[in-house]
Amino acid sequence: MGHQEINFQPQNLLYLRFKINNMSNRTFTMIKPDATKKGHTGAILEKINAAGFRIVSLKMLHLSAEKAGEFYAVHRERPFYGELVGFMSSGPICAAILEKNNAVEDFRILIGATNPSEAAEGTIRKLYAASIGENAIHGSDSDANAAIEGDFFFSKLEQF
Ligand code: RTP
Ligand code: MG
Repeated sequence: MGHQEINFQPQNLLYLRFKINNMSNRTFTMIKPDATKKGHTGAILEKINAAGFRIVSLKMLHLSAEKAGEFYAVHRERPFYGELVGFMSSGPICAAILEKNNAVEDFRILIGATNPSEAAEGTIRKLYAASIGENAIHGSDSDANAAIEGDFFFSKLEQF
């Protein structure tokens, strides 16, 4: 097998920049209804900023059960799906696209484990989540899902 040479043609460098800017540097989050209702939105956004994430897009909205079900469709067959949809449509959420190097992985570290009793000290779920069901915040689990989830809430004109 011969080695592959890196081709530094301008069009390839532009593609690389497009990929870096548009894929692995971004994640999607939602501050969940438990946290918005308790008034933690500002403190959580502050923590996200302090951890080095740039807020690309931001909005508050109240999901219908139908829209919440669509967002979490991957969990359709799980026993907690009904509860999850009910909870996510029980009050306003704050949706955001965030930018930082290694965004998806670093953001999952910042929010902590799904179950707040297992979340590390100082993580958002450790500080603000009450239970595995009502766990304060969502973070995308892959670059591909970050893009799908960001597009679910924000038009291209709203992604800066
Ligand atoms: P998220 O998608 O919200 O960021 O959470 P996650 O990746 O840490 O966890 P995931 O497995 O994707 O589960 C999605 C959400 O479903 C709720 N859940 N409830 N009652 C339960 O056993 C249970 N398990 C999961 C949580 O709200 C979880 O964040
Ligand atoms: Mg998940």
